Amino acid sequence: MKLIKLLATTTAVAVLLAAPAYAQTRIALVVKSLGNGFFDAANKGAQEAAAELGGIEVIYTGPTAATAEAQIEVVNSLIAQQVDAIAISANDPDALVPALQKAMERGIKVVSFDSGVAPEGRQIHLNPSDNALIGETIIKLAADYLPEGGQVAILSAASTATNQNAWIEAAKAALPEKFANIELVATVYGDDDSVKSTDEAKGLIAAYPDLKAIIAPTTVGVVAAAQVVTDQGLIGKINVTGLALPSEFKQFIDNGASQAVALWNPIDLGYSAVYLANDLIKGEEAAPGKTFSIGRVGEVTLDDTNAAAMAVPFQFDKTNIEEFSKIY
Ligand code: RAM
Repeated sequence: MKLIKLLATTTAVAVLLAAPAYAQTRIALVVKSLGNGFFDAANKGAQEAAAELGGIEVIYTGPTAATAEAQIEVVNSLIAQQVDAIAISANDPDALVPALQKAMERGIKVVSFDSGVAPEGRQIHLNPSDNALIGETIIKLAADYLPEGGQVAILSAASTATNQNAWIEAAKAALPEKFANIELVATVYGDDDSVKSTDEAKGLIAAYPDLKAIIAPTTVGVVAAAQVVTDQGLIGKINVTGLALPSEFKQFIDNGASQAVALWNPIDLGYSAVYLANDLIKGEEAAPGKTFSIGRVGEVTLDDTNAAAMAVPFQFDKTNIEEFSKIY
C-alpha cells in the first residue's frame, strides 16, 4: 500500500516537473547569421518578451554564414522539431519561401522581422522603420558632412538581403532630387562577414581615390569600414557612416572615423517579433488594417501586404553615443 502511495506520489511529482517542458510554446528566432551583435541584441528583446508572456521558450538560431541556403537548412530542422513559430530575418526574400510554406502547412506560424520574406512565405513582416525613410537617412548621414558634395560608395550586407536592398533602392531614388551633389560611385557586398566587408572596403578605397564617404547600412560592414579607414590613416578624408550598433561603433565616433550613424532599437525589434509570433500562435489572424499590441513597445498596424513598421531611426554622434552604447 505504502509502496503504491509512494509510487503514485513520485509519478505525480515527475509529471509536474516534466509538465512545463511539454506545455512550453517554442518560438525560433532565426537570424541572418550568428555572431552578429545586432541579432544578439534582438535576442535579448526576444527573451524579455518570452519571460513577460510566460510559458515560451525562444530558440535563438541561425547559420554561421549569412546565406539563404544555410537558413533553409535551419528552417527544415525547426520543422522537424515541430516548433510553434518561426520569426526570421531573411537573407533572401524568395529563396526561403518554399521551406517556410512547408512550415506553415504543418501549422507553424511564420513571421519575418528586420529583413523580410515575400508575402507568400510568411504571415506578418515587421520592419524596423519605413524603408524609404531609412534609405534617405543613410544618404543624409553622408551628405550632412559633405556641403560641397562628392563621391560616396555603399558597402552592403548580402547581395540578396531584403532589407538592405530595399534601403539602397530608396537611397538611389532620393539621390537626384534631394542630394544632387552626391555621386554614388559603387555598391559592394560584404555579406555581413567581417573579413569580406574589410576586403570590400579596401577595394573601394583603392578604386576611388576621391571617395568622401563609405555608407554601410549594416552593423557588420560599418565596423569593418571604419576599422579600415582608421588603419589606413584616412580619418578626416573618408567619413564612414550608415547603420551601426552604438556598443560596437562608439570607438569610431570617438576616433573621428565617423561623424554620425543611425539605427533603431534592436532589442525592441526582437521583443516585438516574439509578441507577434505569440499572437498568431494564440489564434489571431493577420489581415490588412489589423492592429496588434506589442507589450511595452505599443502597437503596430498591418499594411495591405501584412507588413508593419516600427519607429523612426535614431541618430548617434559624439553627443549621445556613449549613453546608447550602454544599452545596445
Ligand atoms: C546587420 C544586419 C541586419 C541589419 C543591420 C542594420 O546587423 O544586416 O539585418 O538590420 O545590420
